[in-house]
Amino acid sequence: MKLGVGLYRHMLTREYYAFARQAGCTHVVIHLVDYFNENVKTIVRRMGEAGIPVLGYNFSLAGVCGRVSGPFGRGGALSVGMDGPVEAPLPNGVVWNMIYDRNAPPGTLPSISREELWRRLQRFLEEIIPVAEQAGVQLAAHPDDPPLPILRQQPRLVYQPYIYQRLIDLVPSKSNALEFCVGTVAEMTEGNIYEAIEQYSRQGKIAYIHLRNVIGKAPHYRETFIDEGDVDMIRVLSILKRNAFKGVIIPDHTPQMSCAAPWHAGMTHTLGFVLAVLAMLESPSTQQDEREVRADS
Ligand SMILES: [Mn+2]
Repeated sequence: MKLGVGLYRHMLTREYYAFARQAGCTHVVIHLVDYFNENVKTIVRRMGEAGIPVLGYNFSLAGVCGRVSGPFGRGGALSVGMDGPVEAPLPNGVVWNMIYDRNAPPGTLPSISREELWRRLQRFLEEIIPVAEQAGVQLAAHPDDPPLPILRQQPRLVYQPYIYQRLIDLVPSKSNALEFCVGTVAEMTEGNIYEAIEQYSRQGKIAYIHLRNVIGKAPHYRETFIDEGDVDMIRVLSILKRNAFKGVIIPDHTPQMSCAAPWHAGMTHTLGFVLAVLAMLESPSTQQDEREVRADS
């Protein structure tokens, strides 16, 4: 397992790289948006040439929406959550909260069927996966955040843990992989976060991990600090280690800590927690303790 941090375009500076190294990261996940004039196949080919191994993506019309923010973290730390579904339809020319067509006619996007959404994903994967295979790049699908079957009157793709399997099986390939978001999967109303991590890491299908904790289930949940939510992170990381997960783990969002650098403090808190758990799992004394427990039982 490798530890990383997610950086947006404006964070691609020496200062942020130094911060990442100092916090224990060996990798970064770069979050680039607003690239509608580029071509996905070209991006994938260029990534292969540059030695960038994974392209994360969301296949979603409504994208992230309906979040509320408030003092939901321990000690009143500012965090986000959700309080019920969002019905407002998408305006024409907008997808994933981004305007892709400034000249779109007034009005709203008509709803499509769930099967139409899957047909579109299949067409996308059948076009892109062969290019990704040739470039040595993995595509990694993020589940729908928040995970609801319908949002803004449009169907959503992966809103229960078992549906990830349909996505993998749609176009079988090493390049068809998952960006496993622990917080989002934990918010899903069916299944179990630990079984889901077991199922997909055992298949070697997790390209990288978003790690965050949460209290509650969609559409009523709150994001929390890494060590205070519903998810037992030590159990999560133990399953990944047992299944020889080789990819990168990054903190997803964290609550903002009350200080001059709320993002940095939140990130270092989560990264420090993960470093400690990974050190514990690697420690010869932990492994010796486990052997002794097994021998006793
Ligand atoms: Mn995520």
